[in-house]
Amino acid sequence: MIVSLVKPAVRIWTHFAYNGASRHGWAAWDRRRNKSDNMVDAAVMQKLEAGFAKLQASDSKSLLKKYLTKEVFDALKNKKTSFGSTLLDCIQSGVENLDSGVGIYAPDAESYSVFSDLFDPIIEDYHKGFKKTDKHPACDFGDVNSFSNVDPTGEFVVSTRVRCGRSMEGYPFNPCLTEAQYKEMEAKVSSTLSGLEGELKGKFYPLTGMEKSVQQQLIDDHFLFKEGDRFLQAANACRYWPSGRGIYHNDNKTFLVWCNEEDHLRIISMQMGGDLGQVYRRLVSAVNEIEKRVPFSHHDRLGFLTFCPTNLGTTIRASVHIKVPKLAKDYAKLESIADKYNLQVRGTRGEHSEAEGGIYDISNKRRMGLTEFQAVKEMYDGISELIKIEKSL
Ligand code: ADP
Ligand code: CIR
Repeated sequence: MIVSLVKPAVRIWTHFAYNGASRHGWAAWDRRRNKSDNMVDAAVMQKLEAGFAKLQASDSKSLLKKYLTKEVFDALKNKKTSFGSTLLDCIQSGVENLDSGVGIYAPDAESYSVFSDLFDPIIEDYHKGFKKTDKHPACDFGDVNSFSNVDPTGEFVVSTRVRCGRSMEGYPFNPCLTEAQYKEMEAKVSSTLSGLEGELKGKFYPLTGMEKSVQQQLIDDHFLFKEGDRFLQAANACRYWPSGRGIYHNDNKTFLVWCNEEDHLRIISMQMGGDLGQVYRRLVSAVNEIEKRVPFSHHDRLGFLTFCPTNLGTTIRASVHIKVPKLAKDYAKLESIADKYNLQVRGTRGEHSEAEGGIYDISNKRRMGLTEFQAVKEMYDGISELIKIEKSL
């Protein structure tokens, strides 16, 4: 009772005196109050120690296992961000899912600095050499007319997609968001996007109330994020689902925006065939339009901020759905050739899925330490080489 009487008074005060609290709501208020505790509490410490022991005893191939040494663990296990996030919040997905490739998420932006002893080497490894002393270059989409069709004869590429992620300034990442914030963000995204015109004109479809069959069809057609991702769930990123989650798209579904799945926003341009030029021009014009209307979180050294360290920097994932049957006969060889060109191979339904009908999702792997243009070019050049190799077999 005392608490409920005290909170409104504090709320009024914080609203005027501390705009951070008014933006982040009650859960954040509680977390901030805990900031004064220097140590993580006993229950969290117990879970941390158990999680670390589990990871050590496992044969997990994750970057988390590789870089969470005893020394790093001991240096970070008592730290907290001003949202109250601990090392446990960062690593729990990788501890629960030992088959993670990476295994770590940042519960809030500050985690990238508070837990930098762990994030930095993981970032350097994933983004192929982005060192802790490096600074991500300024946003540069380059000449949007440079890319042509990556597969002019249409023999190999089924479809092309370029996406980027954005976090809305003033809001933390999934694990720290309140339900009220999810709803507020959804309303902002939906009303902002309703101002888009021309090819970008479309409609926002909230997940709340969406028919299951409609949702499944959107997933099957590769337009919508899947539900129940165990990596995100273990990271505490699916609370209050489906509140605040939704998708915006134009009529022919070539321009789409995901709201509050892994990131606050995922901005997507896609279409059948290999015309990367058209896909990229559409993405860049959409991002420019949205950026005029919504302020996004950007970090001087890390570029655009995202929940997963694999998406920092440009946040660009340019991909093709491609059939390369001869190369795919030897999957290990396909992966090693892809790796040579800094490409990542995924299954047909994206991350952690299998290839269906011989269709692979192949994209640029690194997103940091290069410009948006260079990230897309990395995919274009690599796919051109893969097609050459497939033709030669
Ligand atoms: P993200 O791309 O945002 O990292 P996922 O890997 O989960 O997320 O992929 C999301 C969806 O996008 C999946 O259904 C995946 O098949 C689809 N997708 C990715 N690349 C393409 C592409 N080039 N053409 C069609 N669908 C694609
Ligand atoms: C994993 O570690 O496997 C998941 N948390 C997903 C990581 C993101 N994957 C990627 O390569 N971009």
